[in-house]
Amino acid sequence: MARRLSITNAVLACMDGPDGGYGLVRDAALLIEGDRILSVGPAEGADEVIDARGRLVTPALIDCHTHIVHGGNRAREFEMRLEGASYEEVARAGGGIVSTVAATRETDEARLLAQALRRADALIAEGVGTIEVKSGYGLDIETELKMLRVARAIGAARPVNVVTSFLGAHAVPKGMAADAYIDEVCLPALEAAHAEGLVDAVDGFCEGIAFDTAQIARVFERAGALGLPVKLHAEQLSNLGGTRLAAAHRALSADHLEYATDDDARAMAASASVAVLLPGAFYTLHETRKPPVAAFRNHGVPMAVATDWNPGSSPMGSLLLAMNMACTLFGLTPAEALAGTTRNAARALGLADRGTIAPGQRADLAIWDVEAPAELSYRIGVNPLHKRIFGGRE
Ligand code: DI6
Ligand code: FE
Repeated sequence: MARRLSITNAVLACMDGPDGGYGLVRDAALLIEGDRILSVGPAEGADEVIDARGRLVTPALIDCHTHIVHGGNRAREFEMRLEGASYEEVARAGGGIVSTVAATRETDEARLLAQALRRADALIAEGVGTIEVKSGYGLDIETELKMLRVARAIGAARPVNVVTSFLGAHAVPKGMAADAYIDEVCLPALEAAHAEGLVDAVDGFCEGIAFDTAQIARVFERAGALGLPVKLHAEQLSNLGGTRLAAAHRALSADHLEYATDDDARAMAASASVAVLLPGAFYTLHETRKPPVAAFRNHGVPMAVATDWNPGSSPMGSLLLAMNMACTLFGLTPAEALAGTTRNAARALGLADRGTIAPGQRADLAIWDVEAPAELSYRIGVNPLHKRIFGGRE
């Protein structure tokens, strides 16, 4: 029989209530067998006991949108923007995503991994148990594959689950037309990455500075043919119709969404897609237009919250800070923010076995030195993690 661990004297935020609330259970115990939750309730017959001493226990957090594999940094671009240049101006001047592409191509796999592990460690230290990692800074077949191999290597090197997204349609490389890039590089890279087992989902950037809906549709069609789910960076800087395209392809999620409309929210509800809110990019870019949170609530679109950790628009290494910002900048309640980094983040990755505390779920848990779950969103730059359990192990 697999090893049994029990956690006693806990306040559980199960995140499984029908009302979208915390699903709080006080004076609770949990029994874990192997890497799964066996029962919520009396926990007899355990080989090992953790006395939580009244602490809050939540599902381990899930960062469902990151770009933590990348070379170099963009501190100079940060300075340029403070001197008055816009994000689009920086991109058109050869900065932006394309400069990270050059740095990522130049950095070898071992060094990319070492840099990515530091970022993963920062997230793990905040109770994160699952991290989504995108490619998209290669824009050539070899480097897109290199990024995805490094992403998989993070999951092998650390006690964390990594979910990959192929983001070949992230930017148009210098000297190439967008359509030719999609046909000659992006689609062959997707095929090659999929053949190596490196792709869990397919993403794209639908924006004036990147790809239009017709180009993204070609990528989504190939993803469908390969049996891969899709997601999309949509309506971040303008409304190009990416959200409706994503919904038509039954996307797991549409992400950013500052310029999404009520109709977009309705389309997402019909396709059961998750709205992934990325307040770090909103903050960094001094965006003033907010994602339509009221429309998401009205139409019943689940909302997730992620760091979007990337070297340009969101150099943010804290998911707890993203939760705080989702509340302060976008008006989410702390319960919505926590659902956004647990239950709904799991949905945004197509994972049904985590993000809640219930029998049969993965035993990925975070034990916090707080009295109430709202405290996780309330403080700025404070990490109250007491202990993380990953796959039933401390
Ligand atoms: N949207 C973003 O905010 C990031 N990528 C994307 O598609 C920005 C990536 C970068 O600036 O490096
Ligand atoms: Fe992103």
